[in-house]
This record gives sequence, C-alpha cells and structure tokens, in this order.
Amino acid sequence: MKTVLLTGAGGSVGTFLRNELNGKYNLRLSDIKPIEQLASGETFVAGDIGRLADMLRVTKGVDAIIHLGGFAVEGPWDVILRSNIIGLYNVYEAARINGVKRILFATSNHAMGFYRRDQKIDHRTYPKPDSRYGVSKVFGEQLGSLYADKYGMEIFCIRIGNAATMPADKRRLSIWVSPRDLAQLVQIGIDHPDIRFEIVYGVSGNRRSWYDNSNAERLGYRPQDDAEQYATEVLAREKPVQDERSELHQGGNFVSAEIGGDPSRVTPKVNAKQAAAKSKAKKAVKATKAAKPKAKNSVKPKAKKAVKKKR
Ligand code: 15L
Repeated sequence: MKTVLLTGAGGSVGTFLRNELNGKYNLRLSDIKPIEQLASGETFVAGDIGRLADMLRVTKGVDAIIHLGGFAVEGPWDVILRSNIIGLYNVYEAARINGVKRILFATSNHAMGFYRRDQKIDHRTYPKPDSRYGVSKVFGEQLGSLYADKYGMEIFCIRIGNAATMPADKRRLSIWVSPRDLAQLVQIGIDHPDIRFEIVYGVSGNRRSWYDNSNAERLGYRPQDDAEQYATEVLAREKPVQDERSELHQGGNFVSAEIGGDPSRVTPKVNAKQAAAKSKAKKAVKATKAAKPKAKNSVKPKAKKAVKKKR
C-alpha cells in the first residue's frame, strides 16, 4: 500500500480526505499543531512548512504528497509569503531532495478569480488571481511546472472550488466539490500512471459550473455529485447582492476585499494588528488636522503682505 503524506492535515479539506482515503493508502498526517485522534493506517509527524529542515524530515520515504498546508484565504503579505511562497518552495524542494516524485498541490479557484461569471475557463486559460492568496496559488502551480520540466517530477494541481458537505451559497453552486468527488480526483492524482504536469478543477459535476473540466475527465474523473440538488434551499437563503464587483466575478468577495476574502476566517491576531494600525493612522490624521489652522494663520498674513509689497 502506498504511503501518502498530507500536509496541513488538520484543516477541513484534510479532514474530509482522511475519511475518504482511509484504508486506500497509509496516511502520514502533518501539521504544525498535533492531531490527536488517529485512525488505523494513520501516523502523525509534526512540521512547520516554513522550515526546510522540517519538510525534509516529514517528506522522507513517502510515495506521494498531498500539499494542503499554508494559509487558506487572503491575508497580509508576510503571512502569505511565509506560508504559501516559502512554505510551498520548502515542500517541493524537500520532495525533490528526498526523491518523492509525485506532488498533488491544492491550488484554488482564486488563481482565476478575476474571470467573470459569464466566462467559461479551462486548464489552459491564463491565470487571473483575485488576491495575494490567489497569486500564491499561481506561484505554486508554476513552481510545479518548473519542477516537472527541470527535475522530472509529477505534479497534479487541483484548483479546488469549495470543498464542503454541501454548497454554502449561490456562488458555491458553481464551484462546490463534495468530499467524495474531491477524493476521486485525489486518487487519480496519486495513482494515474501518466502524470507530468496537470491542472484540473476540483469541482463536482455542477450544472452551473464556470469550468470546462475536460482535462480531469480525460484522466478518468467522473464526478458523482452536482450542487444543483441543493439549489432551491441555497437560493432561498441567499442575501441580496451587496457588492456588484464581487457578484460579477468568479472569486466573489476575494476580488473586493483587501484583507480577508472571507473575513470570518481571518485570524483574530491579524484583526487585532489591523485594528491597531487603523487607530494609529486615525490618530495621525487627527493630529495633522489639529496642527493645520495654526500653520495657516502664521503663513497667510505674511504672504498677503508680500503680495501687497510687490504691487
Ligand atoms: C478557497 O481557496 C479557500 O481556501 C476556501 O476557504 C474558500 O474561501 C474557497 O476558496 C471559496 O472560494 O469558496
């Protein structure tokens, strides 16, 4: 049985995949925080993707890596840089050094989020990321392309829409992926004998899909689910449109939001930092306003005199 490493195994996608893949592979789970309850066939190895030494230890001896680790929404540049750029490089580089050829990279619909919802895109369409997060996903795809061409590695990029037990809103009716469909794609990524560098969309067979997923189908993907079965329920709950730009684009509120495409997912620490920076900026503006009248009073009379003298 193959041994498959899941980085970021403690997150929601990792949890879905652990359930779906149990018994099919030996699963080595890795995350920065411990995962306490392990099923049979699972082992846990702690590791921080920001450190190459950790990744060298964690990736040693596995047959394939499912890279889910990193920051999963829009965030400040230093966070994206460490988790999704440096962290990703560490995983690819550790795999190369340890001779692990196959990597499944969990990329995202946000690599393409600035396409409009009335546009159909496929694996050949050029990226239009909607956020720093989206840019980091494009970076991961392109690093995969480099490692495939230069080092002969086998890279399978899954642009995940939204993995959940059911679609959460109207936008997700187009990009939802059920856990079992995602697991089917993942199995193709692990076991297909002929992968060099591939991009597929991690979405179910949704009637409202914005993607031509023919590349996944070519590799054998036959989705079992369609978000449409939830459409009536989801649309009944849908709130009125709040932001036209988000509504127009596939990336939804990631295209409009500066920090936190999905603000409820931004860590409190980041919010606290932002709040502090905001109040500092406000104080600075107040101080400038307070100082202005004085400056005006002292300059104006002199200037007037100077003008009078000239005449
Ligand atoms: C993603 O890439 C995120 O990881 C996930 O949390 C959702 O925000 C998803 O995209 C989405 O677009 O719904």
